[in-house]
Amino acid sequence: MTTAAARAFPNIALVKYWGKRDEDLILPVAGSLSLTLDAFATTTTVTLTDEGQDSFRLGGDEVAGEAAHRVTRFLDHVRDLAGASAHAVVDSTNEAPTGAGLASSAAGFAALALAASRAYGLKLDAPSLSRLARRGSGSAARSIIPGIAQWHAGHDDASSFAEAVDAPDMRMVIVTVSTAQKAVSSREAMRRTAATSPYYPAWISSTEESLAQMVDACAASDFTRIGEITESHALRMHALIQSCEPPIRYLAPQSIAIFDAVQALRGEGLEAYATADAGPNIAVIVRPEQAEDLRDALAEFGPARLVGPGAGAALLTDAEAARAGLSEAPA
Ligand code: 2P0
Repeated sequence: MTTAAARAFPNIALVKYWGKRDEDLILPVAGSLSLTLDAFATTTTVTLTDEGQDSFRLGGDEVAGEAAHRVTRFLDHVRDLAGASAHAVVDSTNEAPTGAGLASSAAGFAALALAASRAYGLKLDAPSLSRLARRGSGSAARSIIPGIAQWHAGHDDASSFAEAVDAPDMRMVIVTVSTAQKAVSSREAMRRTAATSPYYPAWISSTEESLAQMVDACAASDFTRIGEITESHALRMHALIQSCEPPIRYLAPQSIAIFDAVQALRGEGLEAYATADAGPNIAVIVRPEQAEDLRDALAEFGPARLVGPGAGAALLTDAEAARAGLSEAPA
């Protein structure tokens, strides 16, 4: 097969990944756990070509520079695995609204890992796909997996991958506070954290503890405990990031206002817990039966979108790829 299309969704971590022990292999300093979403998909087609170089289109526009280099380095890795040398045309679309801060490298590299591995003739099982996606972007390891995914930190390439974890059903409300591009990328901010934060060793050891507690809470179907760990771990990550030199602060005043509002809602019987990634937008977990009330309660802070647990990375038929608007859908 010389062409393949795949779709994957972003994920939001409840126990965060922040820091690498190996930059080349993208091995994290600690494990993490996330919810793969059912919205904001990335759809990607990979077609092998006789051209002398790879090319990468996003939303129909040719991409150059560092983003294109990252795709080429990733394809080099797939070619190594497959023992192949042909270049590829990569055509990708995001369902996340442009500039909404929701288009994610996790969905992008998860979809690319599946489409590229198939186009180059590899049939990888889920752990192997997760390992491959991790080489593009750490959090992509988790977007291979549906629903709740635990990424095992591991100690080498073989042992660092994500797998599914049983957990109670939940929903998430995502409140968009700002659509501006972040000033410091996650990758760069992780480097700065490792190099300069006095709290980094405590972060590493406490994240493994939080993860163990979170896995227990998921097994016990204890939503309250899952929520408590989610919110405190998010605030710890932001405290860590703020402790860099020079400091980095991703949360905006409006983000803090939402953390406060969520706490107040809990006092009124609407049980929800907030988290935030490397940006000002806030994701709030809630039980399914209170999800719409939560969305309505948070709408005053910005566009509030209700999402649920989504599928793992999946291959698409030709017709599905064409519907996603890919200009190079397989014929
Ligand atoms: C996470 N984030 O667990 C954390 C929380 C952002 C904040 O994973 O360098 O884009 O490509 O491995 O995966 C963002 O980091 O970083 C991230 P790389 P990635 O979701």
